[in-house]
Amino acid sequence: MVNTLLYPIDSLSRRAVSLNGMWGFALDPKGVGVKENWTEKLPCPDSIPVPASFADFYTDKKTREYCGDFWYEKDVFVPAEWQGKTVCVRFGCATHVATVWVNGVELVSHEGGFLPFSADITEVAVYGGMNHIAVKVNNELSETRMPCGQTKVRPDGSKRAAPYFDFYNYSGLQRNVWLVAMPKTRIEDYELVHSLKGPDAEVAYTVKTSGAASVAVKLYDAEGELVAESAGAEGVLHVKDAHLWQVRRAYLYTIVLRLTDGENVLDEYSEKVGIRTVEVRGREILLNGKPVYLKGFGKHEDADMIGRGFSPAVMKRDFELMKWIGANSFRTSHYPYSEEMYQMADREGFLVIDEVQAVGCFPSLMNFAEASTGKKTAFFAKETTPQLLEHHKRSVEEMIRRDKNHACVIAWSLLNEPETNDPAATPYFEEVFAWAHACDPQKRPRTFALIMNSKPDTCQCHQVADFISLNRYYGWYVLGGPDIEEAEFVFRKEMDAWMALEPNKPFIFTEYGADTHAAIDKLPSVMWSESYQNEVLAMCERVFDDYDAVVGEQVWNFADFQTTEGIMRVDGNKKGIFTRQRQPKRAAFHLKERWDLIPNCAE
Ligand code: BDP
Repeated sequence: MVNTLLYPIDSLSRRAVSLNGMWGFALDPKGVGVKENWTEKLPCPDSIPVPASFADFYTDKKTREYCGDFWYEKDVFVPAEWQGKTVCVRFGCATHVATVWVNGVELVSHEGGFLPFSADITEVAVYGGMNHIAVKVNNELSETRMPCGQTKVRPDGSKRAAPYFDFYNYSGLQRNVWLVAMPKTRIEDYELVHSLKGPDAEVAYTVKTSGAASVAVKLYDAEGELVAESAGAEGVLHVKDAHLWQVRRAYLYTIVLRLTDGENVLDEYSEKVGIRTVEVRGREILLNGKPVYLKGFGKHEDADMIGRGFSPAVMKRDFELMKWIGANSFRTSHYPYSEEMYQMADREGFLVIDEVQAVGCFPSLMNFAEASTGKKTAFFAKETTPQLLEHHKRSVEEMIRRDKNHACVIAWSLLNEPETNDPAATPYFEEVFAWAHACDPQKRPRTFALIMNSKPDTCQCHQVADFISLNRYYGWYVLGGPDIEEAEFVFRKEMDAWMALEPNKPFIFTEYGADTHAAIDKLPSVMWSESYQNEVLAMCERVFDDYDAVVGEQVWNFADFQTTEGIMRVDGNKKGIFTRQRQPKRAAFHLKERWDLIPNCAE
């Protein structure tokens, strides 16, 4: 299996051909596909776009809500001149589990619906001819894989996804698919660790190769001037008067890695990289040694029609809105996002808290509502916990391997709203947090988002986090509407307890907010109205501003998004500052006014 998670590029030695477009598609409710040779040809395939979630294209409920196996297929031409190279089909993701066959041969399976993997077709490809790709995907939920949930079977045998999380279980080939050719002796991976020496920077690098060859590394500035170079698989690039990657003032160099054998260039890989350091010190998060204040959002990959499918257009609009509103950061709630999002964040100077898909670690179909009830389920003390832990660690490793060189990634979020009030959670957390540290060459800060009932007197896991991330819904799930004053009082009490319990760590709010139906308003306000959303934000901001340890606010959510149906959700979660169509609610103007005045970084 090809292990490289490097983003596909064209270079002297590499080719990347997009396989996006229309693919054959078929549901397989009885799970007969493999037995009936769908690997060779799908019976009566529909035609569907990739990348996209399949759900929202269809007009019938059965297809939209489909849970089980489903298949994609495509015929692709592999050029004759690629003979002798390693040739792969590279999937940006397949949600949640997939197996790939090419020309009828089973090549690879992958679990975890938000990270890339490749099928190595070198040995089975027809060079100078057409090749048949078949992918079986499965979108069932369980407690041994993340995100967690259940799969319910109805009396008629059909299945239904029952997520323990508050977003629609969109699935399919939701990201870019590439046909990739690489040399057999190649660059498999590389990693960078930055340090600042006065005005200069040192970039320590390690290059992993698949065969023996000489390694040369060059660093070019934004004008294309060579500024540093080194040779060998490990070394240091000395950058004089380095242009640092700063919040919302990004500077990107280009790193060029070359493998040579005497005069011959065997492989070349290049990428844009930013030079910056990040660390937690006392109550501060420091970027390049200076304290930063995070302003921004918990987001989702979610839009009309395409569901969780990657769209460069939606991405562009989202970044323009985030720039307009004065944001400087986001969390990839609740799964690693498309690679292109991190490339854009690198370019635009946004700080990213990169979250793995460890969500739903609290068996509840409405955890957002039950979180304040004190419910206990001992989620990490189940017979299946070892399996879940293994999957969790594998996903953390893949996420870090994929994203480690992005300047924008300043922290890892290793779980969202897990149950933390049972003693069995502690060793589980310790293992995941230690694992993330071991995987990350830059040893970035690690955190997890604490659910409402992970309180100073109940949470058994906060000590593992390098900074504390709180999801708090005072004024919404707790003491909403006419009780908002009391909400503020209780909120402050909780904060006082945290300050005493964790006197030496920064705090960030990774969620706060209120469901708001765009264009509903009332004087005086009521819950769900645009005025009330502003009142909740203002109340929370008063609290944030009174605690120096609070170094960030990421409101929930950037935009309204789709969820499972139910009595708690009006066609989705409406806590967006923007509508799902990316137009502002009144709260957007409120936040812009506030955030424009908060500096991104201490001078
Ligand atoms: C938290 C979750 C998030 C939900 C949000 C909410 O982390 O996924 O969408 O609250 O209830 O429970 O709106």
